[in-house]
Amino acid sequence: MADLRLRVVAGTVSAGLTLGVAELLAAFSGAGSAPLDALGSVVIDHSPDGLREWAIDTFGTNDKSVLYLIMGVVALVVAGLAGAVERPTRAVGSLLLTAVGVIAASAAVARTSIAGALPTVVGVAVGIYTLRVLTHRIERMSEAERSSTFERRERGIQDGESESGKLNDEATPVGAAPVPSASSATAVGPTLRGAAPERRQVLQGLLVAGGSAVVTGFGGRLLGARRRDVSGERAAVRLPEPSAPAQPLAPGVDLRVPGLTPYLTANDDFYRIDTALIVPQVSKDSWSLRIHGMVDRELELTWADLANRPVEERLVTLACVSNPVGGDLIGNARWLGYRLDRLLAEAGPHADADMVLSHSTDGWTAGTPLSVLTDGRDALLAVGMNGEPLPVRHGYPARLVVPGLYGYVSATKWVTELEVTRFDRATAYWTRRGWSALGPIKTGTRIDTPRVRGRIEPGRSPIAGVAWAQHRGIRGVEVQIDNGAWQQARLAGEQSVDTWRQWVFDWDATAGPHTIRARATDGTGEIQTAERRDVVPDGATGYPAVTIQVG
Ligand SMILES: Nc1nc2c(c(=O)[nH]1)N[C@H]1C(S)=C(S)[C@@H](COP(=O)(O)O)O[C@H]1N2
Ligand SMILES: [Mo]
Repeated sequence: MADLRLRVVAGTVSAGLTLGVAELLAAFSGAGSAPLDALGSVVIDHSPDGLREWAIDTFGTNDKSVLYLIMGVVALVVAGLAGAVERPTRAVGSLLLTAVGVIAASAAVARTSIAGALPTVVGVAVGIYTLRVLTHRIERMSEAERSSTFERRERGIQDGESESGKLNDEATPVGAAPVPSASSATAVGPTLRGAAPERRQVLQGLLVAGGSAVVTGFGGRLLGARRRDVSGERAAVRLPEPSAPAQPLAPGVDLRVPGLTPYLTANDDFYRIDTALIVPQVSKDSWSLRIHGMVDRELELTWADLANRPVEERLVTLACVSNPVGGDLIGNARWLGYRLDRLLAEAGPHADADMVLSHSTDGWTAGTPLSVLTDGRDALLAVGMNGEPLPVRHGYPARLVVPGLYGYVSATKWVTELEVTRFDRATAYWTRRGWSALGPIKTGTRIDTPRVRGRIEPGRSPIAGVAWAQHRGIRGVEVQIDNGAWQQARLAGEQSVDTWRQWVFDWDATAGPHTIRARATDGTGEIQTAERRDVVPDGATGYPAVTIQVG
């Protein structure tokens, strides 16, 4: 029984060392070649839609963490099993490790190149060697203990005792005072020193292998993250000069009311929404954008290829479909980029295509109507944000920015592919998960000041906020105090129909509790709907309200 537990532990630490060594090598051979990452993508690609949907419904955006957790548990079970069945003369466990290794290595090769197999191959070799050594030691220990007359008393491990607890106890004391061995049935067990030499060899082997697995595994992950980090490269990027004059800020776009969100959102204050567990690190030197699918001429543009093309700077307000009424998942920035209508025209989309499925390096996708990308609006392949290269979190080296559409159907960060296709042939990431296929931004407004449940003094006090209806523009904003009449707010200057617009209402606040509401009218003359709806499936609606106490 005790032997079995030691064998299971031996299998686990050997497999752990396999993964650790592979992680360490993958730090040098590149992202995607670590066996767990490679296997993860196989699982994602091959799990049936129903299962995937269930996972998303149940775990939401944590679906990737759960996948890794499940893979970790399966790996532990397989590893334990491999250890349990391995014998000096019967290398069944080693075969099992090899089989899993072959799958992982093939997956890594499919995702990267033939060299992507190296981390797994070397890792499995080290793991098998470790398992063989540990199995021999356990065998020797068993034989020694079998031949001993005091077998039961000498055995350090009592039935029903936790193996891992024992290992932890034994990990402490190199040089500590020896605990008397097998002193009583309740004792935690012998130290390394107190054990018979054969058992000591086994325990030492397990400790060394386990320790090495932890060091190589975590060390490899950290080293990989550091080696792949592109923030240094990004800092050295020189952005091209806009070929058309940059949009100067229209007069009066920023009312500068205290408490009101600035017209332009600084990069560090810009909301971030994505499914990435680890922010993708994509070097501009290995980056390219492939335009393919239903096109006359497939196109692949490198960073250098972009340099010959005209580049524009445009202000666009991005918004997330998950933004609740009153929420702050919205921001306005100056984007530098290449017109998507031009890039698509170079490839020549087929007449019957109606969707562009954009893909990111991390496998995320957005489905954008082709008509929106080619109707003349400033849809960009953006490389700059507020005068800087795109921040890594916001899609460095390149992302999409499309005025008028929520981010989930348009704003692909770390974008590497534009697949021209049809809505009846392709389904994008969030649409698969129950969100609408089309995501035009709904007219909305937000009250920034006074703050919710704030307290102000009676007298003149500005009520101010932002309103948006990207690509339709904002024609008016009205404010309602308690259940009074709707009154016109004063609008800030208009930059373009693609950005939000500030507004202010000069209120003469009277003492007492008050509820303030606001509503916007878009450029077509339509007032935003009062109907309260949640963010799923295509964006929240309803008037924002702020309750405050005056005096
Ligand atoms: N690669 C990738 N791009 C993505 C997403 C993502 O999960 N992965 N999320 C989208 C969503 S839902 C939004 S709202 C915007 C947010 O962009 P930001 O993080 O730069 O504000 O990015 C879009 N682009
Ligand atoms: Mo979003």
